[in-house]
Amino acid sequence: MCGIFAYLNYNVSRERSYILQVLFHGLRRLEYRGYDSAGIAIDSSSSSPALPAADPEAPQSSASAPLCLHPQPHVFRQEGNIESLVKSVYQEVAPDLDLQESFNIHAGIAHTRWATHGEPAPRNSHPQTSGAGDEFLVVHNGVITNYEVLKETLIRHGFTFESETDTEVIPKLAKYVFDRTTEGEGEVTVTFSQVVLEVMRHLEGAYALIFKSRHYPNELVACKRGSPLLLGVKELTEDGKSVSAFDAFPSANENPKELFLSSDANAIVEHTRKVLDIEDGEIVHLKDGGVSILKFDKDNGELGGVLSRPASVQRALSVLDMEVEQINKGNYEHYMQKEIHEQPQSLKTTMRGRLIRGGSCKAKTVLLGGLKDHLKTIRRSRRILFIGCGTSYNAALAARPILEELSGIPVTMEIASDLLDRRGPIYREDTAVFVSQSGETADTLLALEYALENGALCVGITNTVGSAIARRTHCGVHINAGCEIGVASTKAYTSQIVVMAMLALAIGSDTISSQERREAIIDGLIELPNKIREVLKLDQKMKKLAQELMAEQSLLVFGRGYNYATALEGALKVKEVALMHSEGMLAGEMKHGPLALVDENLPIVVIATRDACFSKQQSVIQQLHARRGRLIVMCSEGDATVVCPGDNCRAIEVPLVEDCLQPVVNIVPLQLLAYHLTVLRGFNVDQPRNLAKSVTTQ
Ligand code: UD2
Ligand code: GLU
Ligand code: MG
Repeated sequence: MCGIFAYLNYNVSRERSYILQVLFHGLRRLEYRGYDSAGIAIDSSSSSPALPAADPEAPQSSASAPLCLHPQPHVFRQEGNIESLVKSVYQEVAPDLDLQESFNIHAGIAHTRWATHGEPAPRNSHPQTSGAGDEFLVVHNGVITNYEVLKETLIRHGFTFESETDTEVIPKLAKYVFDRTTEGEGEVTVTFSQVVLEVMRHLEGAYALIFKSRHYPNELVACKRGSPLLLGVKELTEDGKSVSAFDAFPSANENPKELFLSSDANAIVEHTRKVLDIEDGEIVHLKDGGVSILKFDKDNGELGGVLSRPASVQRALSVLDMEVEQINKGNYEHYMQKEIHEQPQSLKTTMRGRLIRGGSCKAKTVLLGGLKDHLKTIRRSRRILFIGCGTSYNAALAARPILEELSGIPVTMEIASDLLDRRGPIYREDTAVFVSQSGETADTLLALEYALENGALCVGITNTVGSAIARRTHCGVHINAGCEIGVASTKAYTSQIVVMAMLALAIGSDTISSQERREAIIDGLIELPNKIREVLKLDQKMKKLAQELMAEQSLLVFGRGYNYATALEGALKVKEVALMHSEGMLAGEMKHGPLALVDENLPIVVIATRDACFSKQQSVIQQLHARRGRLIVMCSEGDATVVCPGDNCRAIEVPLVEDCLQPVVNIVPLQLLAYHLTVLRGFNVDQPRNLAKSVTTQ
């Protein structure tokens, strides 16, 4: 995954420095999506003379007609994060760039990369180019799966490749298509969107693309299949102020406006709330102040033939439901820290409108709007499968016991990639629940396609409205946790558990015998945000613990029952952000191997809050203590002296909640521990090494 961004100002004068700022800032907003290299393309001086297209290095076999070209744009590409790109542009290049030069119309594109093909290096960074002269430039999010054949073909036509990316075939293909259609014409007879349409016809895989070309100055074309992309529209008055009341889709007129393209609403919301979610197969053409959309239908298109005339599509803009504050760090140092502390609020939002307290004689119930018409089918299923990866898998694991209890249906757990590797059996009588924060996770998405083929009822649990999983599932629940920017998921995890607990309540709601239990859980849910507020007060205590542990090599976390998931997720947090080896283990397995690791040095967290497994966990603590284990015990308030057997033990007391909701409380101190460990060890909290926010490639 990566971030792509574009900014087009139309009939409003913008200095080059302003344009650069908007592009860089857009990239900063998208940096969480990938951050190993970055690049931008902007126009060079508008007074530079127009040059003939023919350049000595251009492939001879596709020789261009001597068309007049807009001056060659400036392309900056840099390895490292956005700031290293910004620095290099301002320090090395800016002296030769007139930053005050104004453009009444200008189209700039930008990219922050998360490499899939080719190491992070300037030559592999985007924008990728059609070759010397930069006739076509492309920024790409995703993977082109058939790039090797395309590359071979293009090489046969005289193109030479400079990068190891899959992306490079795209601008070269665009040039090839353009040259072929304009050959001998002496003028441009094909529109920019037609060129892109023809390119799209040959691409396989997942992508969101933005094209910029010297042949089509001040125009941009974007298209997508599988990866997210939005258009933002800001209409301006003559004096450059923003017009708030407009609903119409921008048509080609002289009204001043600014147009944005972005992988995420994040980078758009500070400019405008009027957006269009670009759909798979759509080609969006920004030209002359207007936006036109073509629909590409691969099945109906003729391969390699004449450029077809696809249907143009009419779409309405929608209004972004996102606050600018959501994407700022506020008083916090890091997004992860902010998101941990936001959990009382995010859980409230997740539950909003979904817990029905009932009148004096009416029972308390749960209402999940997206599932109410499917509950009967789910109740009739022979098995419920939870399918996810990483943190989302852990969240499902935390909810599994309560779902089994309240539904009476066997619940099995599947890691998406493993299900696919095994081609494990899935039947029509199954309900398959797909859990993913982004709704884009590649493995989970493939497992979803597999379950759909096998006829299972497919339910989604995601944080992203309009995401691939939300769209492809038969029904589902949005967790409404708000946008999460820290790569290590925190607030989405707790919201996922709460949604799956509500799912269990909804499925079990026709069983009279469990009504009391369900009402107790609903009461527990209502109280949960306050309990999280309390547990967050452990912040300084966890910082102290982090100071003690920061130089350790390894950390074990033992849990069982409801909190087996807490052990896995706590260890995952420490591993992924603090870059410290950490393992979550099922306490019941301790004697079957892990006990051999125990000595007086290795720190071990044992989760022993009050529930049906409490006495078993007490016995685990005794056995670890007998081997002089260095213990950190998480226990319920007031239990410190009960659980700690002696000196080499420290207790973390947390508020007691309904047993099945305890994992939501218990993960918080471990999130704080991972956060502080990371800061103390000097690593980047929000952008851990080698990881990106959502894993959209296998
Ligand atoms: C919906 C509205 C919410 C508010 C509320 C009022 C949306 C996105 N939500 O929330 O804004 O108006 O009604 O009652 O408009 N879905 C899937 N797969 C998934 C997730 C969701 O198919 O992975 C479907 C789900 O079955 C439903 C729709 O998407 O048809 C919206 O789901 P939701 O959880 O946002 O629904 P709800 O009723 O809480
Ligand atoms: N596959 C492309 C590359 O490796 C794009 C990766 C991305 O989405 O950042 O350059
Ligand atoms: Mg994740």
